[in-house]
Amino acid sequence: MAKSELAEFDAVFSEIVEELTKTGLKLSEIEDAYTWFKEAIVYNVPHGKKNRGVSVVSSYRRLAPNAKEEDLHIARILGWCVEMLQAFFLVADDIMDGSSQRRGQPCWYKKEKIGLIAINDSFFLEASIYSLLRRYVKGKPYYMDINELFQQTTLQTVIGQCLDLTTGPPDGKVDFSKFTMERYSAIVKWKTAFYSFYLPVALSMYMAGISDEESHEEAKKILLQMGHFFQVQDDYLDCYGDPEVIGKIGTDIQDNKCGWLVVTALELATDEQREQLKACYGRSGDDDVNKVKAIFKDLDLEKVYKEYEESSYHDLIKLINKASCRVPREVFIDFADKIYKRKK
Ligand code: GPP
Ligand code: MG
Ligand code: MG
Ligand code: MG
Repeated sequence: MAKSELAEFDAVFSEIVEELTKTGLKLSEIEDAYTWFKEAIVYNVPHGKKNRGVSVVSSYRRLAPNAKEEDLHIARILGWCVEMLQAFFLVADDIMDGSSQRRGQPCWYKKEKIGLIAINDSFFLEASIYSLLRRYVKGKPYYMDINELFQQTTLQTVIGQCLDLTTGPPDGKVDFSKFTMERYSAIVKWKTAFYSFYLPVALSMYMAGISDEESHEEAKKILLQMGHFFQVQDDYLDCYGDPEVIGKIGTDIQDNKCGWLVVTALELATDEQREQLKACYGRSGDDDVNKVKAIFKDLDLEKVYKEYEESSYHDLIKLINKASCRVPREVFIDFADKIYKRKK
C-alpha cells in the first residue's frame, strides 16, 4: 500500500536532523552547540500538523504530475524548511506572547534550563534553513528565487509581528482606537498569510518552473485570502478551542491582542459594553478574562464566527473558480479543505 504523503514527509525528518548536525557534531570546538541544537530541533520542529510542509509536496505533485522521485525529495526538504521557519517563529512568538503550551507540550522557553536561550535557538533554526537550501537546492535553476523567497517571507512576517505587538501593546493601557478591521486585516496578512499560505505554494511553483509575476500574483491573491481566514480561525480557537485539541492555551485577551473576536465585538458593542471591555481587556486576572468572555457571549460571537466561516468559504471558492492561473484549482482547493472546519 502506498504510504500517505504525511508519512513520506515524516520519513525525511531524520535525514534533516542528520544533515543539519553531522558536521558540527564532528568539530570538537562546537560539538556542544550542535548537541544542544539537535535537542531544540527535535523538540520544536516535527510535532505540528505539518500542513504547510506537506502542502509544498502535494502542490508540487499537482504542478508536475510526472515528477521524479529525486525532485519529490527536494520538495519534501523544502517542506521541512517551511516547518523550520515556522518553528523559528513559534519559539520566538511564545516568548513575546508569554504563552505556556505549544503543540501539547510546554513552550521551549518555559522548559527548565532553556529560558531565554530559546531566542538564540530560534536564530539557529532560521539560519539552518539556508544551510539546507545550500545543501539540497544549490545548482538548481530555482535556487535564487527560493532563497529570496525565504528571506522576503521572513521580513514580511517580522513586519506583521511588529504590527501585532504594537497595535495592542502589553503595557496595561487599553486603547481601542487602532482596533479596526482594517488594521486587523493588515496584521494577519503580514504575520500569518504570507508564510503559511503563499510560501508553500510559491515554493512548489518555482520548483515546477513557474516564476512569472502574473502567476505568482494571482496565486498570492487567493492564498492571502485563505491565510486571512486561517488567522481568524486561530483567534477564534484561542478563546473557544479545546486546549487538549489545539495543544495551546489562549492568551489573546490577557495580551491585549487586536484579534478578530475583540475587533468584531467592538463593531457590535453598545457604548456601555465598549466601556466594560475597556475595563477588563488586556489584563491577566481570571475575573477580567471571564468578564471579557461574558461580553463575547452576550454578543453571540460564536454564532457570528460560524456565519463568517460559511461566507468566507463561499467567497474563497468563488475567487478560486474565477482565477485563470497556471496553477490548477486543486492546489488551492486541497489547501482550503485542510483548514475549513478544523478544530486544531
Ligand atoms: C501567529 O500569531 C503568528 C506567528 C506565529 C508569527 C510570529 C512571527 C515572528 C517574527 C516571531 P499567534 O501569536 O496568534 O500564533 P499562536 O496562536 O500560535 O501563538
Ligand atoms: Mg502566539
Ligand atoms: Mg503572537
Ligand atoms: Mg493565536
